[in-house]
Amino acid sequence: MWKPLDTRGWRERRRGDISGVLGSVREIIDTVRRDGDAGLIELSRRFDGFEGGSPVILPEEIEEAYDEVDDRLIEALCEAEARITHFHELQKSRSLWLEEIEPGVTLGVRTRPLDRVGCYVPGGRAAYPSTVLMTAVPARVAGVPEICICTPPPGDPLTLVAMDIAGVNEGYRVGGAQAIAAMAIGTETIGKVAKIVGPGNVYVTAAKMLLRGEAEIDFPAGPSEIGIIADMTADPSYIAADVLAQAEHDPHSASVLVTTDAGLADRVGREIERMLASAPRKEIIEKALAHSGYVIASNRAEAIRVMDAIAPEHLSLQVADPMALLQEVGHAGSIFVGPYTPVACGDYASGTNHVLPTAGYASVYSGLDVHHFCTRSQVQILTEEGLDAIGDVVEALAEAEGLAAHAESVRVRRRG
Ligand code: HSO
Ligand code: ZN
Repeated sequence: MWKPLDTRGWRERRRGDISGVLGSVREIIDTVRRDGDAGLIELSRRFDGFEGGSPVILPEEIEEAYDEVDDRLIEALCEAEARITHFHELQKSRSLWLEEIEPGVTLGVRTRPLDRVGCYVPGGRAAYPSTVLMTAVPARVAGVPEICICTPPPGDPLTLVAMDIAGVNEGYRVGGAQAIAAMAIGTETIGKVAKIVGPGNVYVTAAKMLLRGEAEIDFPAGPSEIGIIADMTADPSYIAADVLAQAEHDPHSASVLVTTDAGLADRVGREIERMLASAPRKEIIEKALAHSGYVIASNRAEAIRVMDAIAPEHLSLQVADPMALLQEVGHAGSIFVGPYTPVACGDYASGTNHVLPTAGYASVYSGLDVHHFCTRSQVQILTEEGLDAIGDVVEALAEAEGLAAHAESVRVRRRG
């Protein structure tokens, strides 16, 4: 079951599923565009068997949800929320910075939160209250005044409690491509958002891609992945546990070990067999393991190259000198350094974000953070002296491009 893996064409394989669903996702989008709420209600009935009508989650339902949830879980959510808030606060930049670069030339950046964002929180095979925190908290920290959350019906109580803890009071029971369409286009009850964030299945991801332009999106975040670089010093049971943890998410999840030590790969295989025997989500894990496996690299440089071509969502470094490797490795959504840093801690509570680009998109996108919820405007302030310092260059280049009016807009001021 645990076997050598050919990683050639990895990214293409990971992205392959989307094209197969584009047709049906287009139909869903058209329905929401044409029929608004009525379309949403019908789609929720068809795809989720939801007969509850309006998708709006009412405040009293959130109160009831608190009664259904164990106090220990509420505390755990609160502690996770505090850690996530703390780390995301550290990312905030000043709302305005200005610096006089040379006499009379002051440049800077003004940062503003987006006006309204939509967070997609998956349900279905697994309910993810943690994803409420991971999407809504950075938006709140950025200062976004309107945050709404869509999650598939029926919506589990812990997800509703997490909404409240994250400080979001606008939630809708609607999932899949129809939820993305509703947020991107707007319906009678769900106001159009400027940007949609959050992970999802292929339908959700396809809808995000198709609706880009009507609403901005974060990045494609599909089935989970872990890449592990390990050497002979690594503990095979830690690696096996991390492999299984990622694989249990979804049959399409994937775990890849890249190592210079063939013996380690075998030991990990034996640990996986042992742990799998008692794994509650054995069936999902087995399906995910079918496209997972290991690569034996002939040296460290090759290991780094192989992993960079994968650009995994999560990258775990379990080697003798992980800090050195941290400097050398290529693109990855989030990096977990050393033996005591399981990915699960970043999934829930270390404070880092678990909404990360998958399928090799880590090579071009960064994991969700405060910056995704802001625009940055560059600012310039010139005095007469500053205009004089820059003017000749501008006039020369403007003339060269045949843009006389550009040159004149400088000249007219310099003439005084
Ligand atoms: N590993 C998932 C996030 C998650 N794990 C949610 C547990 N709950 C994708 O980064
Ligand atoms: Zn996870």
